[in-house]
Amino acid sequence: MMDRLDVTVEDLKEAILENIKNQFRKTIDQASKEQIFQALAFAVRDIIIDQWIETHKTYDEVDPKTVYYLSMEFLMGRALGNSIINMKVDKVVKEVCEELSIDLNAIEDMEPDPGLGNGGLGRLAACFLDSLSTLEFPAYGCGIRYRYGIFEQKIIDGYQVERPDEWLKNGNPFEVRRDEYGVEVRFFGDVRVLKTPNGRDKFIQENYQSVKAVPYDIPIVGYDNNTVNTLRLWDAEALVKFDLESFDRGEYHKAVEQENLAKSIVEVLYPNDNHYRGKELRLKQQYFFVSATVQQVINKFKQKHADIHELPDKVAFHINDTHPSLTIPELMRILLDEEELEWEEAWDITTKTCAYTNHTIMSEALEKWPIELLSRLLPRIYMIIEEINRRFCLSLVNEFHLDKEQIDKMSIIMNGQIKMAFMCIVGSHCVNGVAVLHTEILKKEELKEFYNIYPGKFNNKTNGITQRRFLLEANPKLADFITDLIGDEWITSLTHIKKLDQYVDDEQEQKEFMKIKYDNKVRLGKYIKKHNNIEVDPRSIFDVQIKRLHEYKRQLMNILHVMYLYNKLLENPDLDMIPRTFIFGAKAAPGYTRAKLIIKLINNVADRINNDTNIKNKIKVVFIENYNVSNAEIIIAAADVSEQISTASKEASGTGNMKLMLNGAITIGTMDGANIEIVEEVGEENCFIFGMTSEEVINLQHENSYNPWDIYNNNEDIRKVVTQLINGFYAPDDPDLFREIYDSLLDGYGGRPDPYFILKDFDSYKEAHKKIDATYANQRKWAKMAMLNTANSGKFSSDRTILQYANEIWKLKKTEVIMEK
Ligand code: 26W
Repeated sequence: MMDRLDVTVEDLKEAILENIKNQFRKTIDQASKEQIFQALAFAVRDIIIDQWIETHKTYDEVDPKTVYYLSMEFLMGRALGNSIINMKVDKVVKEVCEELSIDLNAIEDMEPDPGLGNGGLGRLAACFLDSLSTLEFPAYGCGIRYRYGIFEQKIIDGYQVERPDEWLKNGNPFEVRRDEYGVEVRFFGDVRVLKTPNGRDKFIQENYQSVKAVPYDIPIVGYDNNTVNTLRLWDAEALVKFDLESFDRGEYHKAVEQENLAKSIVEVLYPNDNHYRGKELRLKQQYFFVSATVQQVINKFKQKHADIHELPDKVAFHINDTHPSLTIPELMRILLDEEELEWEEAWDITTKTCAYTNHTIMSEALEKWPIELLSRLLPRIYMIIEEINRRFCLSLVNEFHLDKEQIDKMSIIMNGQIKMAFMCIVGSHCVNGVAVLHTEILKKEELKEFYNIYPGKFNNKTNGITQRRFLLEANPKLADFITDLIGDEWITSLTHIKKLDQYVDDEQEQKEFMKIKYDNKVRLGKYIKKHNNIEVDPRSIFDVQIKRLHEYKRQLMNILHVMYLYNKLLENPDLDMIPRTFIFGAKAAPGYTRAKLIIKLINNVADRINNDTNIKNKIKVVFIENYNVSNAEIIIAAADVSEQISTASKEASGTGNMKLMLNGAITIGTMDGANIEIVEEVGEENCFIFGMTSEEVINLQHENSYNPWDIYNNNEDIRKVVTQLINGFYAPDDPDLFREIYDSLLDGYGGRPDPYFILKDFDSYKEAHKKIDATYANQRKWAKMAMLNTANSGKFSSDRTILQYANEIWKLKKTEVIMEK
């Protein structure tokens, strides 16, 4: 059998056997699963390499404009299965595995899940890279090669326990170290100002410490084309090697210092999501990968171009949230101090090259670095930020005629702090939000002062997801079903999936659709049995909430509702309801005590309910340990109900909502983030919408009139559930265990009521769940709704999103790669 790329079964088989022999001195029957994984991964990498080389040869010849997507996080998920699918060698690989009696799924499970990200922002970056390659846009992802990614979550006695994620323990077959592109990055020291004969100041950083940044490249394979772009992750090394020579020269101390600095910078991903902490090491990480990227891009540009003013024609830097915001002053530093441009021309180039995406309006997520810290760590960069701010404030007076109070609100530097989002807005030509509502809130509320002076800079780019990983790979049965009915264009052009519309009333196809969902539920059921030792019934409704644990996402409201249902069942075990399996997956930031207590609550509720034989298995509660991209793929394919229940206005977009919709799960959700656009596409009648609108939430916040006690006093069901938090019902040995959660609902925020309005939305949430139950009872109706969700998910492909970024922000051109035979 031959496939694209002329990869034959024989060739691949031989490559695998050779790899096993040469690397492990074994035959295939002697090799472990891990060794077979390594052998297969290297064989696949060998297939990728030729296209990778050809892609960069093409870029070298065509010299197209290229985007550098700078991000502290890339939540890639496993590479092997995805590369096989995107290279379209899946049939060949399957055949080889059959011939060699290899269980491909078991081998794929040997690959560690590279978790170099926290949640939505990191996974979005990964989806974007997939789309950039598939759409043949020249692109690099630029980030950090963390030794340890997001912690591995263990649940012990119901509590989250964090373990280090040693993803590089057995090496990474997909990375290539590129020593030749190493650059030096400098920290600390002082800046000496020299007057040159032509009157220009020259700035010299002295007494600094430095590290060497060395890139590791990872291939990003486009779907069914020859494009292989690069994810470039920077590692840090000591510049002065710790050797005898330096020891002799008395540089012992310096060598050790450099080793330590280098090692610490790339050690670990910060596990905070939506919560800023002003840690020095994090600022080092940020400057480290930003400076390495910008330096290397300028070096490359100068090899081909004599005039640095042309930089914006060839390079776009994209700043993924404020974490890489130092791109702006670092580019200014190079243009001023090394290229010796005047401020105005340097600023013109910088603003034309940089664009910024905002991913959150949670005020505790906004980065504000203390002047003391930033100026000590990066003295020259701080001088540049000061000058950026001085000129910006001057323009507020002269151009925009603002008064002192208004300027104080907008100043990048204020009260000893540097506001990174403000610097990004001032230093970029383009600022975008990630869903329509989010962008409107930025323009009208959070950033309105900036929108007033720069209305043209602001725009929306609604997030998207890649259907290749989250349908084609994660749900092969549904993918085949769709392709059989409407062809395979949806794989590269998701709007085609709309053609499913014509089958949503067809009883036969409805049955087939539900059968596939059932099979996927069986698959997830096995995973749950293996990992949680809980039996779940695939005929029950699989109700799924998977996302980072955060109060604004309201996992607490979900579990309170489960507690309420359980109370109803205790009163009447014969209660007419369709059995429900409530599935949670969530990591909490290790320092976020309340979030961790909510995990403990979910697990205690699960324990009690799952072991109560009185309720006849009508409810099961499952907390999936260590939620990550790999188990997400299994959960998403099996979900009937998608919980998207954030307090309206708080979730910038959400992307899990899109993945679940694509797989035929029906949303129970608030009018928040991209849920609004989902409702617009599929129709409100095909979702279960509840709760306050963002307007109502914002008004209630302003009025400051929310009183949860009124609800508590007047609503018996709620009172009962809330009281169970403190009467030992779910913690007999320690009745006060959940008191902190109880307080948070009623008046726990320093005497202020719950800012997430859980009790306020509870009743309408409960009603929405009742509708779910009634609708599921009518299987044909449910099937139709679920199919309509899949059919109307076309807008939410990251291909659409990336096309908008490429056309409207980065101005990229498709650059086709043609393989020479
Ligand atoms: C500095 C600490 C910190 C760390 C991560 C602050 C903020 C973040 C991220 C911006 C949080 C995040 O992942 N935001 C999510 O971004 C997704 C992609 O745009 C959105 O879909 C989610 O709604 C948003 O919460």
